[in-house]
Amino acid sequence: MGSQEEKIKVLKLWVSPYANRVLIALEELGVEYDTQEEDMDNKSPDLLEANPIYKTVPTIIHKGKPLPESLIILEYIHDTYSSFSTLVPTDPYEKAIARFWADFIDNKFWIAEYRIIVRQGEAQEIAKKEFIDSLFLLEEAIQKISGGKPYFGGDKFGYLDIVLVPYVFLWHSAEIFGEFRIPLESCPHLSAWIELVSKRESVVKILPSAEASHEWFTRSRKKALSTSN
Ligand SMILES: N[C@@H](CCC(=O)N[C@@H](CS)C(=O)NCC(=O)O)C(=O)O
Repeated sequence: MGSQEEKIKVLKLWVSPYANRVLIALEELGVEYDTQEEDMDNKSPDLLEANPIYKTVPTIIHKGKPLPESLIILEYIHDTYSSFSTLVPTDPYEKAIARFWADFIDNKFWIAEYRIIVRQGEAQEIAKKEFIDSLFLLEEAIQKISGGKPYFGGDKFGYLDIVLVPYVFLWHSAEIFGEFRIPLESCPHLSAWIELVSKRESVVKILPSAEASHEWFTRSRKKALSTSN
């Protein structure tokens, strides 16, 4: 849809869960987009100019205007293309609750998962505990806010599903580096959700394989551990 210059351009990194959630959202809405792969060691002038404050991916450029931050981009995409379908809940309270859990997913859940991947020793043990505590909170959350339906938002795959799903695809690495097993047997709602979302067309298309991501995070882990010593 739209003319070429109206297409959203996503400055991205293939393994970035933040960037991949934006691509999943665009796929879900059937919106055409362009991508530009970034080299994190040599960021493009486009990225530096479009996101001079954080210099992070994803950053989008739409109709010549830049926008950083994946959660903000998701809302922008929703607001721009909501005539196609809605991603974000429309009820003000449900929307506020979805934002609350998105913040939790990024700032508690993912931070713990990431620390399992790039830390060792006591710091990693603390991260494992925080991760499992957060997992159980998410299990309660999905049960409560989905109203017993398959997705966070109910019957439809939407905002919180898109926010969380890229992180789930990195659990394989967290388990290997953390030398532990994620206790999914104690999370029946999340388990059923994972089963469903991992077959979703947009998810299968956008998310890299666990093996490819693991290779990337093996290098990140080496780099992080060598600089922390
Ligand atoms: N809060 C940001 C986080 C984005 C972020 O940290 N992206 C990473 C890649 S996964 C990045 O660009 N890091 C910059 C760097 O490595 O220099 C968002 O949601 O978009």
